[in-house]
Amino acid sequence: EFYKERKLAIVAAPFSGGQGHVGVENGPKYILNHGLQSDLEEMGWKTSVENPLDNESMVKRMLADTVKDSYGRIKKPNLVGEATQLIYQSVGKCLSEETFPLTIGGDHSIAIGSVSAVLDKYPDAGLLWIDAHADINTLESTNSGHLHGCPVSFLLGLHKDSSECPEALKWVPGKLRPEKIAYIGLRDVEAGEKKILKDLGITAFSMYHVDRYGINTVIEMALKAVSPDGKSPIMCSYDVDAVDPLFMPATGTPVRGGLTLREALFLAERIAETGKLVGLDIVECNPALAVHDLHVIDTISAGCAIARCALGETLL
Ligand code: HAR
Ligand code: MN
Ligand code: MN
Ligand code: MN
Repeated sequence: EFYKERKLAIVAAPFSGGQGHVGVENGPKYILNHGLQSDLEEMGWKTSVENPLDNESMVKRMLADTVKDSYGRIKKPNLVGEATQLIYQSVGKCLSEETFPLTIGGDHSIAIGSVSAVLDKYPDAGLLWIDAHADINTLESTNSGHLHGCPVSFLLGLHKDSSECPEALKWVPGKLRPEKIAYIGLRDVEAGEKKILKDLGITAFSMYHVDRYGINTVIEMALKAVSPDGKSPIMCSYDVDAVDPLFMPATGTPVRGGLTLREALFLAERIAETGKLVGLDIVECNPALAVHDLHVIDTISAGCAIARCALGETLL
């Protein structure tokens, strides 16, 4: 419905500056080496690859000392601000060319860029945030100072009321309305985040709800919440740590008790079936955190399968 010419860009976002583990910047390389681009071509997508962060200084600065780029407790605000703005511009360019943006992380801070661009083009879009974590810490509430724990608060514009907002992050439009987001998969949410979710009345389905109602009903309820008439475009930001570490071991902050592999793929299949998906992120695959090769293969192949399912692959 939205991409009649079936054009798709894989926006590679090899970025690790939103968290503390080296290696997540290699996610896009592993996913591309696994053959995602040719798989999507076989499914009928005309694909290209964008590399908005392809400059040496980014790589050097990701590995550099955090102390030189910090703002109070916030780690690497300048790097995150600059990288997410480049991703924002790249995804915005895809959208202006009627090309589906599939942004591959990197850590989840990159969604500040990808989701902001989608909301510029589709202000009415609903956002499905698939994650073990709520990623809604504010500059005030974050305990870790890692910005991958904060992207949703930036998308909601909560940084705008903050006297603490670093200059490099002031570009974020922050136009997402709280009623346009729904979470699925939550199971590691900080007390400060629970308060924000409650105060803003945000729709959130934790693993409790998946157990209580089943994944199918949870998806229906989440879609209904962000798109009551079923007509809104849908953006999906999929953190692979939503999936149980049994199936998705190589990720920075694994939490046991997550989605099964089939629940994770079914969720993507159902999103595809809506015909409303306008953008997708796949984030937090970190091959360096595998303890053996099988972990790498499990994680990367599951990440690729989520992308293919969300983009229309079916079992039959
Ligand atoms: N809530 C914690 C923090 O803010 C942990 C956050 C995240 N890890 C992620 N994001 N992978 O989903 O630091
Ligand atoms: Mn996340
Ligand atoms: Mn997470
Ligand atoms: Mn963290």
